[in-house]
Amino acid sequence: MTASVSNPACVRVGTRPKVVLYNPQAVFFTFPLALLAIGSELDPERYEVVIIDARLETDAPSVVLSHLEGALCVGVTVLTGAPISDALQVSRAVKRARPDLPVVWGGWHPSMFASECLAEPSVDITVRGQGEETFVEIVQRLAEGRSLEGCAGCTVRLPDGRIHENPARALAPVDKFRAHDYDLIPVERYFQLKGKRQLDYISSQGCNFRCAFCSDPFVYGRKWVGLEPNRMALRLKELWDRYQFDDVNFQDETFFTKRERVREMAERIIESGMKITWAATMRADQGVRLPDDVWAKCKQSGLRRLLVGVESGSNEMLKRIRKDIKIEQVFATAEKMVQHGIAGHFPFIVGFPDESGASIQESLDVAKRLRSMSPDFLTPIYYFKPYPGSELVIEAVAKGFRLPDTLEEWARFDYVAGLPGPWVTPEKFELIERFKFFHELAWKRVSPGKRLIQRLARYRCTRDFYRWPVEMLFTRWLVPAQKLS
Ligand code: B12
Ligand code: SF4
Repeated sequence: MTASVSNPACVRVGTRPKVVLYNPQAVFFTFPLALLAIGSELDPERYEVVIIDARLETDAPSVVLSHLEGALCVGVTVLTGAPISDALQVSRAVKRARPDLPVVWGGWHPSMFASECLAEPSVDITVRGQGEETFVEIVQRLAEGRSLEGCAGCTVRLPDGRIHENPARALAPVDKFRAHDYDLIPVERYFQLKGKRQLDYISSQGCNFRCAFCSDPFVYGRKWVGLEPNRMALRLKELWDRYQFDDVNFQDETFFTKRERVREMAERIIESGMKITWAATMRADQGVRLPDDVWAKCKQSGLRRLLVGVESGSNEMLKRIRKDIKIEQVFATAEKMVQHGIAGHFPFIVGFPDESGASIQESLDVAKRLRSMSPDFLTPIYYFKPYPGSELVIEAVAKGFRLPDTLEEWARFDYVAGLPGPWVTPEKFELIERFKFFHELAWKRVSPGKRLIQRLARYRCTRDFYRWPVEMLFTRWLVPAQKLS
């Protein structure tokens, strides 16, 4: 058996073959960490890695096409939803220009739909889960003109058109990998576009938990691997010396999985003399268990904001979605944050399949209580969308919910357009939208000119009175709501 992808002609003596990596359009300017991870793992002596980020280019497909000469393959990172349409556009353009050049898709969507993505003729290989080792092996085999038979972690289309899924690859400890080479991307451009000198950094992969609405348990099999803290702090210091950032945004799913790791990292940051702040994710149960001295060290080392997923204000719903936390733990963690002067994002999800009005109301009430604890606490409310690969979706599909079939449909399956799933009635949707508007206004820091309208918003929230929302309609008319995240 041979996979249809082999490209030895590109390997030229004396020149390094190129590996072209593409990050599709998105709204925020988070660094393309997935591409940094797989690109940094390729031996720079052997390959020239080119990262193209559609968010930085006016005509990204042309930039990709201009790099195809001498390329071994094109790798694309693909999230579910809108990024798929850009990924398709670029992959098709590559195939038109160089039908022989393998196109590799990796990231969250291909990890869940490895074979389905290969129904698209412009995609030759998909990678499941952690990508570093799999991608190195793919590139090496392509460079040597070898087949991808037995290359763990990837799925390929065979010459006869059949799709062949190689076995899964075990999750490797991230310490084994080379440090991410931030020189592969124009760091200063990201700072400019973000409007702040904020470095994105990933210090772990996966998650041990089992939330029924999340695809992580499916993609990483409830495993977690994290960088050794001393190495991480040293690396951050090197990056700080080079890029002089003010803030680090840790993009980990659950940064506080190992509290001793966090303690050591905080101590090393303090000793290093870096003048930075940082933000990360924390589960409410982890916050409760975190010893006071670690809270204090985190604050001292610059911790400025935590993202603590609440998901629901109802303990019954939290049990159903297997979040494995209690509302009381959310408040206990929030108290600690107030005590240590740490800001918070506490996201909620409403409209789970068959969620009752009373359960949604419990979420709105908990959001109100949290916001009133600190003007630095935000409580964004999202509508449940059936994320592929999660338990709740399996349940919903069993009850007749239909997931998209094609990549084009998945591209339109936009999680962030602000619309609810079929489980939220139009009346509930209207109530929640109004609540979100007034609640946001009621507790945030406002200029003296907006104090009156803020008082009105507080009045509405304390009485749950959201009828005739003229203030909301006027504001929305002035500033239309953002469509994508
Ligand atoms: C940064 C981020 C974003 C950024 C993306 C920036 C960008 N680069 O374009 C922004 C803010 C735009 C974003 C948006 C959203 N995101 Co987001 N995001 C993240 C986050 C926090 C970090 C991603 C990251 O850089 N990870 C670090 C890298 C190293 O890990 P990785 O991406 O998994 O990559 C590894 C493998 O997947 C693989 N790999 C990845 N790409 C490729 C490519 C190739 C060629 C190969 C071989 C391998 C490979 O190798 C990498 C190294 O091992 C993740 C959570 C997480 N920690 O991963 C969520 C996450 C990816 N997002 C998620 C969600 C739900 C969303 C939103 C719906 C959020 C929302 N409600 O607004 C939207 C949806 C996107 C859309 N439709 O527009 C989900 C998964 C969604 C999905 N099924 O695709 C995640 C997993 C969070 C979660 N647990 O729910 N997100
Ligand atoms: S929601 Fe967070 S804690 Fe739960 S499984 Fe997903 S990543 Fe882990």
